[in-house]
Amino acid sequence: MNALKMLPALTAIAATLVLSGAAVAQEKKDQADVKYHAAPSALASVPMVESRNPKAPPMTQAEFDQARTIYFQRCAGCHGVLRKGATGKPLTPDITIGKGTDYLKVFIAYGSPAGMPNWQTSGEMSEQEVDVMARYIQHDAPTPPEFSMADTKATWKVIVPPEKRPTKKMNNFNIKNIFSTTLRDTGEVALIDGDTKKIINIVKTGYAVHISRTSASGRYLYVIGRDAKINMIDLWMEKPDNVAEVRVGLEARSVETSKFKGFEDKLAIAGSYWPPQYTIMKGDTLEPLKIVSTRGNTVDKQEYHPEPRVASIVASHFKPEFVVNVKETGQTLLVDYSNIDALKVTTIGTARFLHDGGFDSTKRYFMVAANQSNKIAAVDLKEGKLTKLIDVGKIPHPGRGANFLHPTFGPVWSTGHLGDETISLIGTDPVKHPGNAFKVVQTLKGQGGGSLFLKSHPKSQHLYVDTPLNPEPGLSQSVAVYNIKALDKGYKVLPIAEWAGLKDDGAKRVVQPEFNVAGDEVWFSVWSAKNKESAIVVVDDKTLTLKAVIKDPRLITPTGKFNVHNTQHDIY
Ligand code: DHE
Repeated sequence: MNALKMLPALTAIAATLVLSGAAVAQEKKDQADVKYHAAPSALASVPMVESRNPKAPPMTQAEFDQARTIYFQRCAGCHGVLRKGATGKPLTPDITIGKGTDYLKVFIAYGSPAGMPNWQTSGEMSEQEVDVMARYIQHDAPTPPEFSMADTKATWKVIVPPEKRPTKKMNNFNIKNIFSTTLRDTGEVALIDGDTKKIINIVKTGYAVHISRTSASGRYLYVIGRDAKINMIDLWMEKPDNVAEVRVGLEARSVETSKFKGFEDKLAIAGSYWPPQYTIMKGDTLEPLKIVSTRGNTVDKQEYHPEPRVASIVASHFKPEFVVNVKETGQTLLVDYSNIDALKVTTIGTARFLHDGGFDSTKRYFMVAANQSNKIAAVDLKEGKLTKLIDVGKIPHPGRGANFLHPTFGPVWSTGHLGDETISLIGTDPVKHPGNAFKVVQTLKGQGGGSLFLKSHPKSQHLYVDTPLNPEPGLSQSVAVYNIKALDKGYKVLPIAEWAGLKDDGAKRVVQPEFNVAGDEVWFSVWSAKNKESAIVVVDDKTLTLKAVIKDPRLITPTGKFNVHNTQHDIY
């Protein structure tokens, strides 16, 4: 049947997708989340094993290649590399062939109230692109290759061996106050001196670099790119720079180093999205030592998942353990690194779609967001068990979260949300405040949904909450700040992007508050497009006034900032 004959049926499908005003607003918020997950994957250019399904509509090789690129740029983040479903629905031929090309085209073009973006009507895909995508998803999913120890070793480079490195600090920088700043679209980090606000060095790293972590001693920085390349930077060098690098897969987001007493700077670990695995390395050279797959069964239905990605990783301060959060299976692994030849792993079932998280103020509990489950899991790292699953708002996204002393409820850890405007405050002191422990003790109303990160500091009176993915420019370009002694009074808005005084128009998203070592300044990135001016805005925490604007033509797409001391000691 041709599309014209099917028109009435297709119009009916499209009509069910037409939304009321309130639903449109909600859909805008949901799509902010989907587009956040739909960032280009490093797998787009990787050669893969391809096969064609004879029952699916024909495609030329050029069309197939075009669709594959689009899939890894837009769709894999939600539907998974193998299309077996992640936060989005499964799109395997057993499901898609039955639906047919015309039906699939309508879905891709118009989106759905369940969160699928309206790729064609929003102008992000052309009719021709929608057509190739509808045919592509009826063929078998191309499979990217695995990444073995031999592959990992082939990428491993020690640029300056440990014996050739300085034996003492060779520079006059206040290392504790350096900010490792992600330059997302250039594959670099800017090391910025927090005292002088000057760039010390721009260091080449992996593609679309994601996070930086500090070693237990504070000497080394480990930076991971989305292409799973880790760079190790020695902060003792006259001009801090790379001393080692390795790739641990084809796509990754997390890196961490051993912090337990006696293991300082000894090991590093990185988690990969593809292949789904984690790799343990020597801390001073990044020599790969052990690779462990995370493929396994989901916590709820106990179904096998072929590509459960490794999300956040932290190092326990209570035991020689890494805390590895596996997204799609909802398992938190406590990986005992005291003897990696006989690796002991405690598997704690938490909740599906684990993403980011941070410690409570005592560092005993790891609070991790199960984002599409709308829950925070509190994992007790002393006892090695799940303490509580806590229901919070829609799509929690804490970054590392923010700890502070609540005037009524005692110590709390907090998270903002991508899907609604609330901030959930969770009690974390089971000893002195047992009635409040691991419960949402207060819900604050923030500026709006689309929040990614919030931050406080033990010396600060304030809680800062960003909203970079809110569709309203007024909200994505400013932050809300609460006085933690008067939370009921609401928030003050700081017009961070306006303070940056950028010469170009554009998104200017204000993202990720980060404190300096003294806890008296808070830094924000004003994240513009690659070809537009960006900046870092520094706010005086006491007065909530502008203290400095850092601008430099080399500061292209700054996003995450990691203060060496605060990251080393997990202070947030
Ligand atoms: Fe992140 C942390 C994954 C998009 C900036 N991000 C994390 C972590 C994970 C993750 C698993 C936790 C690491 C850890 O603690 O070990 N991020 C992902 C994605 O899968 C996602 C949704 C889509 C993608 O394709 O990458 C994604 N992230 C983004 C962005 O678009 C952001 C805003 C800008 C950028 O630089 O890419 C972004 N993510 C960050 C930052 C952190 C982070 C700044 C660390 C925050 C912190 O304070 O610790």
